[in-house]
Amino acid sequence: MRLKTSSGAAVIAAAALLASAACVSEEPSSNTTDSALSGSGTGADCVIDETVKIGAVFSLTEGAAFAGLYQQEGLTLAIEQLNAVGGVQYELIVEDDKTTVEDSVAAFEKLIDRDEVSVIVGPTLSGMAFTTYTDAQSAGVPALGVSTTAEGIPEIGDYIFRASVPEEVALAASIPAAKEALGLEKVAVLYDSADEFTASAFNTITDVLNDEGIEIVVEESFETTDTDFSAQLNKVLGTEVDAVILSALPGATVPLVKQARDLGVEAPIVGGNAFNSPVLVGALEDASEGLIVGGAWSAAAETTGNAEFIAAYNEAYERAPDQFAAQAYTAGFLIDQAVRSDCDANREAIKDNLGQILEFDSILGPISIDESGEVTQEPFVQIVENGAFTLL
Ligand code: 1QQ
Repeated sequence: MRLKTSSGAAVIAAAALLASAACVSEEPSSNTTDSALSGSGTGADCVIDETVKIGAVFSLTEGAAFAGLYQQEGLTLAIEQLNAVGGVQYELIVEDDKTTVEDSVAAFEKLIDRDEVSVIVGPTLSGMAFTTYTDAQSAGVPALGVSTTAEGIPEIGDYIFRASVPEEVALAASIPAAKEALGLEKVAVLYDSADEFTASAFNTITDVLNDEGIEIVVEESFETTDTDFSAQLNKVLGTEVDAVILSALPGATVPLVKQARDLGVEAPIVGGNAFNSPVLVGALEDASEGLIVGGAWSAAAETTGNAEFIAAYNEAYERAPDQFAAQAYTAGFLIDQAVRSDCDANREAIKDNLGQILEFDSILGPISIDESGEVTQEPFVQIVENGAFTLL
Protein backbone atom coordinates (compact mmCIF):
# COMPACT_ATOMS: atom_id res chain seq x y z
CA MET A 1 0.00 0.00 0.00
CA ARG A 2 1.20 3.50 -0.76
CA LEU A 3 0.21 6.32 1.50
CA LYS A 4 0.51 9.76 0.02
CA THR A 5 -0.13 12.90 1.97
CA SER A 6 -0.18 16.22 0.25
CA SER A 7 -1.64 19.54 1.13
CA GLY A 8 -3.43 19.89 -2.19
CA ALA A 9 -3.67 23.07 -4.20
CA ALA A 10 -4.79 26.08 -2.24
CA VAL A 11 -6.35 27.83 -5.20
CA ILE A 12 -10.09 27.85 -4.94
CA ALA A 13 -12.64 29.42 -7.20
CA ALA A 14 -14.55 32.25 -5.59
CA ALA A 15 -17.68 30.29 -6.35
CA ALA A 16 -16.53 27.50 -4.06
CA LEU A 17 -15.83 29.96 -1.27
CA LEU A 18 -19.29 31.35 -1.66
CA ALA A 19 -20.90 27.95 -2.05
CA SER A 20 -23.95 27.67 0.07
CA ALA A 21 -24.01 25.31 3.03
CA ALA A 22 -27.61 24.49 2.21
CA CYS A 23 -28.49 20.92 1.36
CA VAL A 24 -28.79 20.45 -2.36
CA SER A 25 -29.31 17.31 -4.33
CA GLU A 26 -27.66 17.64 -7.71
CA GLU A 27 -27.61 15.10 -10.49
CA PRO A 28 -24.00 13.98 -10.99
CA SER A 29 -22.11 14.45 -14.23
CA SER A 30 -21.74 11.11 -16.02
CA ASN A 31 -18.89 8.89 -14.87
CA THR A 32 -16.89 6.66 -17.13
CA THR A 33 -16.61 3.00 -16.22
CA ASP A 34 -13.19 1.36 -16.06
CA SER A 35 -13.54 -2.33 -16.95
CA ALA A 36 -10.30 -3.18 -15.11
CA LEU A 37 -11.99 -2.07 -11.88
CA SER A 38 -14.67 -4.66 -12.39
CA GLY A 39 -13.49 -8.17 -11.50
CA SER A 40 -14.59 -11.75 -11.30
CA GLY A 41 -16.08 -13.74 -8.44
CA THR A 42 -17.95 -12.18 -5.57
CA GLY A 43 -17.52 -11.53 -1.85
CA ALA A 44 -14.44 -13.28 -0.46
CA ASP A 45 -13.64 -14.70 -3.93
CA CYS A 46 -13.69 -11.34 -5.73
CA VAL A 47 -10.56 -10.65 -7.78
CA ILE A 48 -10.03 -7.21 -9.31
CA ASP A 49 -6.95 -6.65 -11.50
CA GLU A 50 -6.55 -2.91 -11.09
CA THR A 51 -5.57 -1.35 -7.77
CA VAL A 52 -8.57 0.42 -6.25
CA LYS A 53 -7.84 4.01 -5.25
CA ILE A 54 -9.45 5.25 -2.06
CA GLY A 55 -9.10 8.96 -1.34
CA ALA A 56 -9.36 10.42 2.14
CA VAL A 57 -9.64 14.02 3.28
CA PHE A 58 -8.88 14.53 6.95
CA SER A 59 -7.91 17.51 9.08
CA LEU A 60 -4.31 16.51 9.85
CA THR A 61 -3.32 19.98 11.04
CA GLU A 62 -5.00 22.88 12.88
CA GLY A 63 -8.21 22.73 14.92
CA ALA A 64 -9.64 19.32 14.00
CA ALA A 65 -6.33 17.45 13.91
CA PHE A 66 -7.28 15.96 17.29
CA ALA A 67 -9.59 13.72 15.23
CA GLY A 68 -7.99 13.77 11.76
CA LEU A 69 -4.70 12.18 12.80
CA TYR A 70 -6.53 9.28 14.42
CA GLN A 71 -8.70 8.93 11.32
CA GLN A 72 -5.67 8.69 9.06
CA GLU A 73 -4.16 6.00 11.28
CA GLY A 74 -7.38 4.00 11.58
CA LEU A 75 -8.07 3.97 7.86
CA THR A 76 -4.43 3.15 7.05
CA LEU A 77 -4.57 0.17 9.41
CA ALA A 78 -7.77 -1.10 7.76
CA ILE A 79 -6.26 -0.79 4.27
CA GLU A 80 -3.15 -2.69 5.36
CA GLN A 81 -5.29 -5.49 6.78
CA LEU A 82 -7.54 -5.57 3.70
CA ASN A 83 -4.57 -5.71 1.32
CA ALA A 84 -3.22 -8.68 3.26
CA VAL A 85 -6.43 -10.60 2.47
CA GLY A 86 -5.76 -10.50 -1.28
CA GLY A 87 -8.03 -10.49 -4.31
CA VAL A 88 -8.51 -6.73 -4.14
CA GLN A 89 -5.64 -4.28 -3.58
CA TYR A 90 -6.26 -0.77 -2.33
CA GLU A 91 -4.14 2.36 -2.58
CA LEU A 92 -4.94 5.01 0.01
CA ILE A 93 -4.34 8.66 -0.89
CA VAL A 94 -4.73 10.96 2.13
CA GLU A 95 -5.05 14.74 1.86
CA ASP A 96 -4.86 17.27 4.72
CA ASP A 97 -7.61 19.90 4.61
CA LYS A 98 -5.88 21.90 7.38
CA THR A 99 -9.30 22.35 8.98
CA THR A 100 -10.38 24.81 6.31
CA VAL A 101 -13.18 24.68 3.76
CA GLU A 102 -10.85 25.99 1.04
CA ASP A 103 -8.30 23.19 1.46
CA SER A 104 -11.04 20.62 1.83
CA VAL A 105 -12.53 21.66 -1.51
CA ALA A 106 -9.08 21.62 -3.16
CA ALA A 107 -8.40 18.14 -1.74
CA PHE A 108 -11.71 16.79 -3.04
CA GLU A 109 -11.00 18.29 -6.47
CA LYS A 110 -7.56 16.68 -6.61
CA LEU A 111 -8.84 13.27 -5.57
CA ILE A 112 -11.78 13.40 -7.97
CA ASP A 113 -10.08 14.81 -11.08
CA ARG A 114 -6.36 14.06 -10.82
CA ASP A 115 -6.21 10.83 -8.82
CA GLU A 116 -9.55 9.55 -10.12
CA VAL A 117 -10.31 7.73 -6.88
CA SER A 118 -13.26 5.35 -6.65
CA VAL A 119 -14.51 6.71 -3.34
CA ILE A 120 -13.60 9.39 -0.78
CA VAL A 121 -13.57 9.00 3.02
CA GLY A 122 -13.97 12.15 5.16
CA PRO A 123 -13.78 15.10 5.56
CA THR A 124 -13.35 15.38 9.32
CA LEU A 125 -15.78 18.22 10.05
CA SER A 126 -19.40 18.67 8.96
CA GLY A 127 -18.52 22.34 8.46
CA MET A 128 -16.41 21.30 5.46
CA ALA A 129 -18.64 18.46 4.30
CA PHE A 130 -21.56 20.70 3.44
CA THR A 131 -19.42 22.19 0.65
CA THR A 132 -17.22 19.27 -0.38
CA TYR A 133 -20.08 16.78 -0.53
CA THR A 134 -21.91 19.04 -2.95
CA ASP A 135 -18.82 18.77 -5.19
CA ALA A 136 -18.59 14.98 -4.79
CA GLN A 137 -22.28 14.70 -5.58
CA SER A 138 -21.97 16.75 -8.77
CA ALA A 139 -18.95 14.71 -9.86
CA GLY A 140 -20.71 11.39 -9.14
CA VAL A 141 -18.09 10.24 -6.65
CA PRO A 142 -19.30 8.37 -3.57
CA ALA A 143 -18.20 9.94 -0.29
CA LEU A 144 -18.32 8.19 3.08
CA GLY A 145 -18.25 10.38 6.18
CA VAL A 146 -16.69 8.93 9.30
CA SER A 147 -17.20 11.85 11.68
CA THR A 148 -19.66 14.14 9.90
CA THR A 149 -22.51 14.01 12.37
CA ALA A 150 -24.51 17.20 11.72
CA GLU A 151 -28.12 17.14 10.60
CA GLY A 152 -28.63 17.14 6.82
CA ILE A 153 -25.40 15.45 5.67
CA PRO A 154 -26.82 12.38 3.83
CA GLU A 155 -29.53 14.58 2.34
CA ILE A 156 -26.87 16.37 0.24
CA GLY A 157 -27.31 13.69 -2.40
CA ASP A 158 -27.42 10.01 -3.31
CA TYR A 159 -23.60 9.70 -3.52
CA ILE A 160 -23.24 10.85 0.10
CA PHE A 161 -23.07 8.28 2.92
CA ARG A 162 -21.97 8.28 6.52
CA ALA A 163 -20.70 5.67 8.92
CA SER A 164 -20.78 8.13 11.80
CA VAL A 165 -23.58 8.06 14.33
CA PRO A 166 -25.43 11.38 13.92
CA GLU A 167 -25.06 13.77 16.83
CA GLU A 168 -28.82 13.71 17.30
CA VAL A 169 -28.63 9.95 17.93
CA ALA A 170 -25.64 10.31 20.29
CA LEU A 171 -27.35 13.07 22.30
CA ALA A 172 -30.66 11.20 22.35
CA ALA A 173 -28.72 8.51 24.22
CA SER A 174 -26.35 10.58 26.37
CA ILE A 175 -28.91 13.06 27.75
CA PRO A 176 -31.41 10.43 29.00
CA ALA A 177 -28.49 8.36 30.39
CA ALA A 178 -27.21 11.45 32.21
CA LYS A 179 -30.73 12.18 33.43
CA GLU A 180 -30.94 8.73 34.95
CA ALA A 181 -27.44 8.83 36.44
CA LEU A 182 -27.58 12.41 37.75
CA GLY A 183 -31.30 13.03 38.16
CA LEU A 184 -31.30 15.99 35.78
CA GLU A 185 -34.12 18.49 36.24
CA LYS A 186 -32.53 21.85 35.39
CA VAL A 187 -29.60 22.38 33.04
CA ALA A 188 -27.53 25.06 31.36
CA VAL A 189 -26.90 24.71 27.62
CA LEU A 190 -23.75 26.28 26.19
CA TYR A 191 -23.03 25.99 22.47
CA ASP A 192 -20.78 27.13 19.67
CA SER A 193 -23.04 28.95 17.23
CA ALA A 194 -20.32 29.41 14.57
CA ASP A 195 -19.68 25.73 13.69
CA GLU A 196 -22.31 23.87 11.68
CA PHE A 197 -21.97 20.66 13.64
CA THR A 198 -22.21 22.25 17.09
CA ALA A 199 -25.01 24.63 16.05
CA SER A 200 -27.00 21.72 14.62
CA ALA A 201 -26.37 19.73 17.80
CA PHE A 202 -27.80 22.62 19.81
CA ASN A 203 -31.16 22.12 18.08
CA THR A 204 -31.07 18.44 18.94
CA ILE A 205 -30.15 19.21 22.56
CA THR A 206 -33.16 21.46 23.05
CA ASP A 207 -35.46 18.86 21.43
CA VAL A 208 -34.14 16.02 23.61
CA LEU A 209 -34.32 18.16 26.77
CA ASN A 210 -37.93 19.05 25.96
CA ASP A 211 -38.80 15.40 25.35
CA GLU A 212 -37.18 14.44 28.65
CA GLY A 213 -38.96 17.21 30.57
CA ILE A 214 -35.66 18.83 31.58
CA GLU A 215 -35.75 22.60 32.03
CA ILE A 216 -33.16 24.87 30.37
CA VAL A 217 -32.42 27.63 32.87
CA VAL A 218 -29.41 29.12 31.07
CA GLU A 219 -28.79 29.16 27.32
CA GLU A 220 -25.62 30.82 26.07
CA SER A 221 -23.64 30.73 22.83
CA PHE A 222 -20.04 31.45 21.90
CA GLU A 223 -17.85 31.11 18.79
CA THR A 224 -15.33 28.43 17.79
CA THR A 225 -12.26 30.60 18.27
CA ASP A 226 -13.34 32.23 21.57
CA THR A 227 -10.94 31.80 24.46
CA ASP A 228 -12.70 33.61 27.32
CA PHE A 229 -15.98 32.10 28.47
CA SER A 230 -16.38 34.00 31.73
CA ALA A 231 -19.43 35.96 30.50
CA GLN A 232 -21.34 32.75 29.73
CA LEU A 233 -20.07 30.88 32.80
CA ASN A 234 -20.99 33.72 35.16
CA LYS A 235 -24.61 33.23 34.03
CA VAL A 236 -24.36 29.57 35.08
CA LEU A 237 -22.83 30.36 38.47
CA GLY A 238 -25.37 30.45 41.25
CA THR A 239 -28.14 28.78 39.22
CA GLU A 240 -27.72 25.35 40.82
CA VAL A 241 -28.15 23.53 37.52
CA ASP A 242 -27.81 19.74 37.65
CA ALA A 243 -25.57 19.68 34.55
CA VAL A 244 -24.10 21.78 31.79
CA ILE A 245 -24.90 20.41 28.33
CA LEU A 246 -22.08 21.52 26.06
CA SER A 247 -22.00 21.55 22.28
CA ALA A 248 -18.45 22.48 21.30
CA LEU A 249 -15.36 21.28 19.46
CA PRO A 250 -12.37 20.39 21.67
CA GLY A 251 -10.62 23.70 20.88
CA ALA A 252 -13.25 25.60 22.86
CA THR A 253 -14.19 22.77 25.21
CA VAL A 254 -10.80 22.63 26.92
CA PRO A 255 -10.59 26.30 28.03
CA LEU A 256 -14.33 26.44 28.69
CA VAL A 257 -14.40 23.44 31.04
CA LYS A 258 -11.19 24.53 32.78
CA GLN A 259 -12.54 28.06 33.27
CA ALA A 260 -15.84 26.62 34.54
CA ARG A 261 -14.04 24.64 37.24
CA ASP A 262 -11.79 27.59 38.14
CA LEU A 263 -14.82 29.88 38.51
CA GLY A 264 -16.57 27.32 40.73
CA VAL A 265 -19.11 25.82 38.30
CA GLU A 266 -19.24 22.31 39.68
CA ALA A 267 -22.10 20.81 37.66
CA PRO A 268 -21.25 17.71 35.60
CA ILE A 269 -20.70 18.33 31.88
CA VAL A 270 -22.52 16.34 29.19
CA GLY A 271 -21.57 16.31 25.50
CA GLY A 272 -21.63 14.32 22.31
CA ASN A 273 -19.39 13.00 19.53
CA ALA A 274 -16.65 15.61 19.75
CA PHE A 275 -15.90 14.69 23.36
CA ASN A 276 -15.10 11.05 22.73
CA SER A 277 -11.39 11.78 22.41
CA PRO A 278 -8.42 10.95 24.61
CA VAL A 279 -6.80 14.17 23.34
CA LEU A 280 -9.57 16.11 25.05
CA VAL A 281 -9.35 14.11 28.26
CA GLY A 282 -5.56 14.56 28.32
CA ALA A 283 -5.82 18.31 27.75
CA LEU A 284 -8.52 18.71 30.40
CA GLU A 285 -6.53 16.77 33.01
CA ASP A 286 -8.52 16.66 36.30
CA ALA A 287 -11.32 18.79 34.82
CA SER A 288 -12.28 15.84 32.57
CA GLU A 289 -13.50 13.83 35.57
CA GLY A 290 -17.21 13.00 35.33
CA LEU A 291 -17.59 14.19 31.73
CA ILE A 292 -20.45 12.25 30.10
CA VAL A 293 -20.20 11.66 26.35
CA GLY A 294 -22.34 10.01 23.71
CA GLY A 295 -20.59 8.61 20.68
CA ALA A 296 -19.96 5.86 18.19
CA TRP A 297 -17.38 3.66 19.86
CA SER A 298 -16.01 2.55 23.19
CA ALA A 299 -12.78 0.74 23.98
CA ALA A 300 -14.82 -1.18 26.53
CA ALA A 301 -17.41 -2.39 23.98
CA GLU A 302 -17.42 -6.12 23.38
CA THR A 303 -18.09 -5.75 19.68
CA THR A 304 -16.71 -8.11 17.04
CA GLY A 305 -12.99 -7.58 16.52
CA ASN A 306 -12.73 -4.66 18.95
CA ALA A 307 -10.04 -6.20 21.17
CA GLU A 308 -8.00 -7.23 18.09
CA PHE A 309 -8.38 -3.74 16.60
CA ILE A 310 -7.16 -2.09 19.81
CA ALA A 311 -4.17 -4.45 19.98
CA ALA A 312 -3.24 -3.97 16.29
CA TYR A 313 -3.59 -0.19 16.60
CA ASN A 314 -1.43 -0.04 19.73
CA GLU A 315 1.17 -2.17 17.98
CA ALA A 316 1.17 -0.01 14.83
CA TYR A 317 1.07 3.46 16.39
CA GLU A 318 2.19 2.97 19.99
CA ARG A 319 -0.90 4.66 21.33
CA ALA A 320 -4.48 3.62 22.01
CA PRO A 321 -7.11 4.26 19.33
CA ASP A 322 -10.08 6.57 19.80
CA GLN A 323 -13.57 6.79 18.32
CA PHE A 324 -12.30 8.64 15.24
CA ALA A 325 -9.73 5.93 14.50
CA ALA A 326 -12.37 3.24 15.05
CA GLN A 327 -14.85 4.87 12.67
CA ALA A 328 -12.25 5.41 9.92
CA TYR A 329 -11.05 1.82 10.37
CA THR A 330 -14.63 0.61 10.00
CA ALA A 331 -15.05 2.70 6.82
CA GLY A 332 -12.28 0.69 5.14
CA PHE A 333 -14.18 -2.53 5.76
CA LEU A 334 -17.50 -1.01 4.66
CA ILE A 335 -15.93 0.09 1.38
CA ASP A 336 -14.39 -3.36 0.91
CA GLN A 337 -17.81 -4.91 1.51
CA ALA A 338 -19.35 -2.54 -1.07
CA VAL A 339 -16.59 -3.33 -3.61
CA ARG A 340 -16.79 -7.08 -3.11
CA SER A 341 -20.57 -7.41 -3.23
CA ASP A 342 -20.59 -6.93 -7.02
CA CYS A 343 -16.81 -7.31 -7.36
CA ASP A 344 -16.80 -3.86 -8.91
CA ALA A 345 -14.82 -0.83 -7.70
CA ASN A 346 -16.24 1.68 -10.16
CA ARG A 347 -17.77 4.74 -8.52
CA GLU A 348 -21.30 3.82 -9.55
CA ALA A 349 -21.06 0.27 -8.16
CA ILE A 350 -19.59 1.48 -4.85
CA LYS A 351 -22.37 4.04 -4.58
CA ASP A 352 -25.04 1.39 -5.18
CA ASN A 353 -23.55 -1.07 -2.70
CA LEU A 354 -22.65 1.39 0.08
CA GLY A 355 -26.36 2.09 0.22
CA GLN A 356 -27.14 -1.56 0.92
CA ILE A 357 -24.99 -2.35 3.95
CA LEU A 358 -27.11 -4.43 6.27
CA GLU A 359 -26.05 -5.13 9.86
CA PHE A 360 -22.37 -5.33 8.95
CA ASP A 361 -20.60 -6.80 11.96
CA SER A 362 -18.03 -4.17 12.92
CA ILE A 363 -16.00 -2.97 15.88
CA LEU A 364 -18.71 -0.29 16.27
CA GLY A 365 -21.31 -3.06 16.57
CA PRO A 366 -23.76 -4.03 13.81
CA ILE A 367 -23.88 -1.16 11.33
CA SER A 368 -26.26 -0.52 8.41
CA ILE A 369 -26.29 2.15 5.72
CA ASP A 370 -29.34 2.52 3.53
CA GLU A 371 -29.69 4.14 0.12
CA SER A 372 -30.51 7.49 1.73
CA GLY A 373 -26.89 7.38 2.92
CA GLU A 374 -27.81 7.39 6.61
CA VAL A 375 -26.23 5.02 9.11
CA THR A 376 -28.01 2.95 11.72
CA GLN A 377 -25.89 2.04 14.72
CA GLU A 378 -26.37 1.92 18.48
CA PRO A 379 -24.47 4.75 20.21
CA PHE A 380 -22.37 4.28 23.34
CA VAL A 381 -22.63 6.50 26.41
CA GLN A 382 -19.45 6.84 28.44
CA ILE A 383 -18.24 8.72 31.51
CA VAL A 384 -14.69 9.77 32.30
CA GLU A 385 -13.55 8.11 35.51
CA ASN A 386 -9.98 8.36 36.78
CA GLY A 387 -8.93 9.90 33.48
CA ALA A 388 -10.36 7.12 31.28
CA PHE A 389 -13.62 6.49 29.44
CA THR A 390 -15.86 3.79 30.88
CA LEU A 391 -19.35 2.76 29.77
CA LEU A 392 -22.08 4.51 31.75
C1 1QQ B 1 -18.75 16.98 13.00
C2 1QQ B 1 -18.25 16.26 14.19
C3 1QQ B 1 -16.91 16.58 14.76
C4 1QQ B 1 -16.90 16.40 16.24
C5 1QQ B 1 -15.89 15.66 14.17
C6 1QQ B 1 -14.50 15.83 14.67
O1 1QQ B 1 -18.95 15.39 14.68
O2 1QQ B 1 -18.15 17.96 12.55
O3 1QQ B 1 -19.80 16.57 12.50
